[in-house]
Parts: sequence; structure tokens; C-alpha cells
Amino acid sequence: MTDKRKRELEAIAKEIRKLTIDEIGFLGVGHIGGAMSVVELLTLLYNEHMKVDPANPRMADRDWLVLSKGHAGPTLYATLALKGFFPKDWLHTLNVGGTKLPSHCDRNLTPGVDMTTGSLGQGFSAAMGVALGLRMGKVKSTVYTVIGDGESDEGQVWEAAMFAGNSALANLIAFTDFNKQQLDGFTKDIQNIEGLDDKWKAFGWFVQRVDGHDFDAMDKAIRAAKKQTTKPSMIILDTIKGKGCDFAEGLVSNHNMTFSMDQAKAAIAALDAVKPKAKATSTATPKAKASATPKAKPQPSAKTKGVKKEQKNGK
Ligand SMILES: Cc1ncc(C[n+]2csc(CCOP(=O)(O)OP(=O)(O)O)c2C)c(N)n1
Ligand SMILES: [Mg+2]
Repeated sequence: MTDKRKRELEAIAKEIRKLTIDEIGFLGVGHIGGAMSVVELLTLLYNEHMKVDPANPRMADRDWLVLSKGHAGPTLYATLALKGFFPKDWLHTLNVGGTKLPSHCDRNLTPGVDMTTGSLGQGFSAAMGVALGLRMGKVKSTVYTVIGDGESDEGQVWEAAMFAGNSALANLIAFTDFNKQQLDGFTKDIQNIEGLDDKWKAFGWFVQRVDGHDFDAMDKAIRAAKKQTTKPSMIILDTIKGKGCDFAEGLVSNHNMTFSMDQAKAAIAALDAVKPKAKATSTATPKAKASATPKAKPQPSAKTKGVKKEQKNGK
């Protein structure tokens, strides 16, 4: 990938990140942490790899995205709006009554959303079915799917993993958004899934692990995955939950947060203050970040009290 292209993708990612913060901030509550960690991935897929047509979202030979971690829907909506699937002003209807943009993805409501997701594990299984169906129909499309590291606790994920390996679903490219955090804590403390690479290999998958905020590394991994002819691919992405949203990144309680439009505006201004790099480089060091302790523990402030309440109240 050329430096010029990297800079273009960085600019798109910044826009998607800003739109997503604004979208959730306008509603006042949402899954900001897991939305931020997949910004670069969705940017790259929709602007570099996926065959899609905003004017014809159900095009028969399109590539598919199954966002199995459906709570990151707001990032997908910002990505689709920027591509022209629907007007940007829909973003301010996130999760209000009668909306076409529910907090979790719904293929019957949103142009460009390929699968209804949100019950963790189910989208991943559905992606296997789509990949099998396309192969049976001799459609040469790629199915991309994204699971979370916490989602990897679901037994259903491993049933699907076994099925895809045995079925040699080479038209399937999956990603694990390994942001080291799940709903109410660190993944390693809740269900340690390290050795993830070997687990997927044992199920018959072609496995790679890269920095999920580095366009070049992800691009190379996707190209290598596309060359596979007998194995489904798992690309494990080392990412940071809350990445780039100043009030959320580093908080263990950033899963589903309440925040004000003022906080959203300040976070967006902080992103605007970051000048584009002369030469695009990686933004995270996977090994270091993999074991890094978040910058700040949640403080017993009004903000984090709200977060705790949200976590108790729902997903
Ligand atoms: C079957 C099921 N159980 C529980 C939930 C509630 N839930 C929503 S997101 C989440 C945590 C997911 O963690 P992870 O996969 O790491 O995603 P991240 O928040 O890091 O994006 C949970 C438990 C759910 N949506 N579906
Ligand atoms: Mg996670």
C-alpha cells in the first residue's frame, strides 16, 4: 500500500471515528469502546477490499460483512453513510423509535447491513451459512465477519469454527477484534483466550495476527487470506478498546457508556487537533498493547457511575 493511500484511509477512518462519536453522543449512550476498536478495519474493508454498490445494497455478487459483534453497529452505520448507502443525517436517529439504525445491526432495516446480529455467536454462525450458500451457488464473493474477544467465549463460535474448517470455506475471512476487554472487565480475567492463534489453527483455519489499527498490516493479511483455496481465514487483530475517543480509551468501563454531546464535541476536537502524519505508520504496537494496562481505572465519578448503571441495566 502506498503512503498516499494510507493517508487517504487514515482520513476516512478519522471521519468515521468522528461520526461514530457524534452519533452515539447525540443519543447519549452507547457501545463506544467496541465501536472505536473496529474503525480501521471497517474503513479498510469498505474502501479497499469489498465489492459493494451503495445504489444496489443487495447486489447478488457483492461481498458480505457480518458484524457478529453487532453492538458495534454505529461504526458500520458511519462507514455506510460515508459510502453513500444512506444520508448522513440518519446517524442522529440511532436507536430512537422507528429508526432504521438500531443500536445492534438489523438487515431488514438498514441499507447495506448484510446480517442481523447482536446475540453474540449467532452472526458468526450465520456467516458460515452465507459462505456455504454462495459457494454452492458458485458466486465468487467473499464473506467477511467480525467477532469480539469476549464473544469468543460463546460455544456457538467454536461449533461454527469446526464447521468452517471441515467445510474448507475458503471464501470466508473472519477477524477477531482482540481489544482485550469485554463487557465488565479484561478478557484475560474473565475467560483467558490467549493461545488463540493455535486454537483456530487446530480447527483447520489459516491464521494470522496483526495490529488492527495498522492499514498496511491488515491489508497484507487480507490479501494473503484471499489467496487461500482450502481454508477459512482468521485474522486476529490486536486493537485497543475505545481507540481514539479521548474520554473512553483506557477506561475498563468503556463498554457501554453514557456521555454528553459536550464530551463528544471535545473528543472530536481532540481528533481534529491531531495532524496527519507525513508518513503513515502503525498506531499501536501489538505485543506491548496486548498486555498493556489501560491508562486509567474508572473513577467513582458521575460518568463512571452512569457506566456501571448501564452495564447492570443491559448489554
Ligand atoms: C448471547 C449474548 N450474551 C450476552 C450479550 C451481552 N453482551 C453484549 S456485548 C458483550 C461483551 C462482548 O465483548 P467483546 O466480544 O470483547 O466485544 P467488545 O465489547 O470488546 O467489542 C456482552 C456480554 C449478548 N449481546 N449476546
Ligand atoms: Mg472485546
